[in-house]
Amino acid sequence: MNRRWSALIVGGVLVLGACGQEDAQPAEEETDVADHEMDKGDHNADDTAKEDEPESSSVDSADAPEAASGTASPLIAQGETTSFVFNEAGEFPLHCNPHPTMKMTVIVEEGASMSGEAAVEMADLAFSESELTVAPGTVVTWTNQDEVEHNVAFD
Ligand SMILES: [Cu+2]
Repeated sequence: MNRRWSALIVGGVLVLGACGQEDAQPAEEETDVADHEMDKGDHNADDTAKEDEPESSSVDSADAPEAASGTASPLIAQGETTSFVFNEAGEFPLHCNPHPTMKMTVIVEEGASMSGEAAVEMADLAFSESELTVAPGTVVTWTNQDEVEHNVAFD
């Protein structure tokens, strides 16, 4: 009797152990794979963020929407910026939606001396330039210095 019980118990333990191992190992592998994939994703995200940080202005430039009649930026608060890229030659009159007296015109001309990036301040309810002439492809960035919100809206 004792031997049989022992044999049954040992056999049962072996079967349980075998089943447990078979079940556990694939599960662990799947978990490991998932973890590695998640790690890779995290590392990639970190690397991208680190690479982008030093040249955040050019990243903003790349993200800047193209200036076009009828297009408007969101309202920006004090200290915030908004950018547009001017790819087409021509005149781009614009205003601020909450303050229609705030007006300026961006003139895009082939061969203009200002190219690449240009900056305009919004201060004391006015644009710092009434006219700004830039070469095609220039990204113009507006910075709001006022306590009230402004935006850039193309006529
Ligand atoms: Cu305004």
